[in-house]
Amino acid sequence: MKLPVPAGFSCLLLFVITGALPAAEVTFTVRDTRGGPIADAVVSLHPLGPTPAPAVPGEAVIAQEDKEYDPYITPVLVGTKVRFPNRDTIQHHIYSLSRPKRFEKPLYASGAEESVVFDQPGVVVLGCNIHDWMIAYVVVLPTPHFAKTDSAGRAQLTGFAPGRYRVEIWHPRLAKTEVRELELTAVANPSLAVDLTLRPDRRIRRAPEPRTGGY
Ligand SMILES: [Cu+2]
Repeated sequence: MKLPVPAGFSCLLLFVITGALPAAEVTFTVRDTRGGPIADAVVSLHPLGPTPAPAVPGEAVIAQEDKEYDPYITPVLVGTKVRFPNRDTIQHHIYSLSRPKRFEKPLYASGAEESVVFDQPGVVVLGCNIHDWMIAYVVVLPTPHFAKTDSAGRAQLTGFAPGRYRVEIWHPRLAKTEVRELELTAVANPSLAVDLTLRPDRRIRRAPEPRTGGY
């Protein structure tokens, strides 16, 4: 004999099952055409299904240390405030001419800290007016689901709902953002490899340190 199912029961059951589902997880390995790892690639997932509740942006830090930006690549969610502490004993002069965020922080001293809120998606290139070789990228994303590849070319994305996503892979030496599609179920935990062709590294070489002992 079947018991009558009270109205609303199946909805409740569905809710319980959904709540118990683990979040999806996926590991990307980004490689060059010879199979070598590509570090500093930004992998992001953009939902193709229902729009999830907006995530709350946090803060990030890009330091100036030893006359370099650290880190070189910083992916952030739109609306993130990035702090720029100057940890050198000299002044820096950071600027961006990139459309998603143009700004300039003229000469500011050792120990000082500036901050900028990145409120538009896109890639922002940071330079320094004093040190031509200083360069950093802020990759401003409309999704909280992103990761940067490590020295082994690996980026692990966790904590997102199962479903269909557009995968974007960005790297400063790619001619354009690589786009793939991904459909993940709750039980999937796949490892995916992506092979990319990089352009030559055209970064400006760092100026030699001044000699201290004369000739
Ligand atoms: Cu500088």
